[in-house]
Amino acid sequence: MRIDIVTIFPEFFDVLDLSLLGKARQSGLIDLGVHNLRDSTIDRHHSVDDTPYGGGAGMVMKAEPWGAALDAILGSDAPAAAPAAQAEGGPILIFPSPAGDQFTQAMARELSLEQHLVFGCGRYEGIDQRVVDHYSQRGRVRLVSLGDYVLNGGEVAVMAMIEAIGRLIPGVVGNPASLVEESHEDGLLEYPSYTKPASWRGLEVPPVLLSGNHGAISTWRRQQQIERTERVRPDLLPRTI
Ligand code: 6GU
Repeated sequence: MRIDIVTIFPEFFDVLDLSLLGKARQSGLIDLGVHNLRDSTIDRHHSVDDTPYGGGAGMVMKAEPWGAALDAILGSDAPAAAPAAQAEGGPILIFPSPAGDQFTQAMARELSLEQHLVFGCGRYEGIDQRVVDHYSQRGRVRLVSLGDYVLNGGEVAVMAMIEAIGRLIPGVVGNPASLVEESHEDGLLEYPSYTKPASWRGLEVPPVLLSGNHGAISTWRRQQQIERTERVRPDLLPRTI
């Protein structure tokens, strides 16, 4: 998968050298390009933001640098050139935004099947709306939110999305079985896990896990998943009425 990120803080993404995703990059499963938005400015001061039309607090990111940066990644075809060809199969342009669709495991799985993702990290009060409108005429664009809280910019959100998406790409996680029994994959939260020693600070590992009875262990784990989900995230359970 090819991933491009446009940001005014490229250093944020240095950590993608580490861990599983770092290995996935080394082995060529993920091909990452991080682009500094300021490199696409044309004025002397490399300004990326300006005051909002209509007034109000804060600054808005200017359309021109975004247009130049995204054209350099996506190509600068006129909107009419190939709209049908770009709608299916072309890159998906994702803008992290608290005003977007909620990012979920299902969305991560969907996006893990794509060949090319482009993330545009906004800062300040957001990006000039015409950037989203323009690229929506040329291809697939999504606004995606991590949850109902406000971050200072899209960088941390994009990091979370790339980690959630990247680990679902075949070959990135060494043992694919470990992806199966995770929270959210079957609609329930994960069961609790234990390792040695069997007794620690007066707390015992549930005896069933030491029993060697695989049927009983499966049943217990399923029960734990359901109890935990009822207690912590009842909104995830199917409605019974
Ligand atoms: Cl995706 N971006 C920003 N700036 N804030 C957020 C968010 C995204 N998701 C939740 N809060």
